[in-house]
Amino acid sequence: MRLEDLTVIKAAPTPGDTKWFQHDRFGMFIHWGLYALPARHEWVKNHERIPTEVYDKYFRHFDPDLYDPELWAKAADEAGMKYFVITTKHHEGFCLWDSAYTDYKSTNTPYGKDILTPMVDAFRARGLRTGFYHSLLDWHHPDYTVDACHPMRDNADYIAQDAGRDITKYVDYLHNQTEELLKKYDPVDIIWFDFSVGPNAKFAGKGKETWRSEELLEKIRKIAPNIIIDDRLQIDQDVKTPEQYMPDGWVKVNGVPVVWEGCHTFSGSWGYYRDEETWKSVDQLLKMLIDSVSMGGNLLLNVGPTGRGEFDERAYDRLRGMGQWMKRHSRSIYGCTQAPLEFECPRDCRYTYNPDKQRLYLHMYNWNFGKIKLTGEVCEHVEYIQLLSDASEMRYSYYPEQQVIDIPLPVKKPLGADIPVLEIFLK
Ligand code: JFZ
Repeated sequence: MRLEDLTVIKAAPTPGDTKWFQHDRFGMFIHWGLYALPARHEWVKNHERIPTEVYDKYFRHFDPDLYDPELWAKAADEAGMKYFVITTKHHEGFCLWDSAYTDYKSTNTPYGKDILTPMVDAFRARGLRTGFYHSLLDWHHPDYTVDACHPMRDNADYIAQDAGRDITKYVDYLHNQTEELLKKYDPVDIIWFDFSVGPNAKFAGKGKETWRSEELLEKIRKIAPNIIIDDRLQIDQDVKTPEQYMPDGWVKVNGVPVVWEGCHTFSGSWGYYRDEETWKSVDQLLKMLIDSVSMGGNLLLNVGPTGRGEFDERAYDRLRGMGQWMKRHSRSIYGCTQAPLEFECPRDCRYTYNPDKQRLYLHMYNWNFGKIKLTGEVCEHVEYIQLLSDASEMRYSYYPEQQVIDIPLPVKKPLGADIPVLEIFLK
């Protein structure tokens, strides 16, 4: 077969601009809010049914004196991340910017300053694109009614007061703040709403009718026509967002491959969780990145900064480790996607493919002893092979009658190539 006749899957087109997004592949999620102080999950208000008057102590003590977003941007940049998505507001309702529509914001805490502006400036200065995660849920707003995910869902008195709450006022607030953010920080590249609540026996859900999603989408596209919008307003837009699991193939909607981005934590929580110990290893995280790209998707990896305003050492450790690999191997990530369907991938390996450069990347999760073998269609297209980490030639033997290529491997894995990659130039 000719190279141009091979089957390279493309995601269905979307209303926004996903070209850069599908090129860049790797972003940083940041969950930061008052929940950094209890340091035991960003849902702590919900998990522990904490009333707003009690939760208020975190507002009164929020003072991240070590906050320096240039350090954050540097860490993301050096890890190889190309965009970031910050929680402008999470479910607790606390706002990181100086919003005209609320007093529940960083400027009114002991810290006294706007947090978002210097962050956006710092990441942009490093060339990263800007995304905002914005919670649809709001456990602080006085007009937000109780639902199955609300901290006060077991509190009869609080529920009784729902009669006096007007959710449409809250939704006006949501629309106003969205427009405010998009105008103030123009150009915002991604808006990541979260999430639509399903109904249960006791409470009505909140979905696209409640949020007035269609109207909100129209308002957003008017200000930022090319922005990337996620799927959690209950109307699919530009990107599907599988969370905390790895899909087993290119994500599809009604059988059609779509733009997708997996979001994952380093440990078991999005917000800073001091005593949580299920931190993933650098090796595991890199494999998540490679796996995502090998299935045509992106990876959004989350950091939960502390109440002092720092990434903790565990996060730095993972970011540095990923950066070390990315420094020499990012060519197998940026601009890459799933390999042509006709190519059989060797055991314990993953392919990614750069269709513009016509280069195939073979990631070896297991340093097979002695040799690695390519079989089938791919053999007919091999023009040159090198180890990506140091551009050292990989000699090989080609057996055209059997459609086999044998690539001898040194016994020892080359230094600096923890997950070794072969760069295969195709013809
Ligand atoms: C949501 C948030 O609740 C979470 O705190 C974090 O921000 C993550 C990125 O997004 O996670 C969800 C959202 C919805 C469901 C589960 C987790 N859900 O509907 O089951």
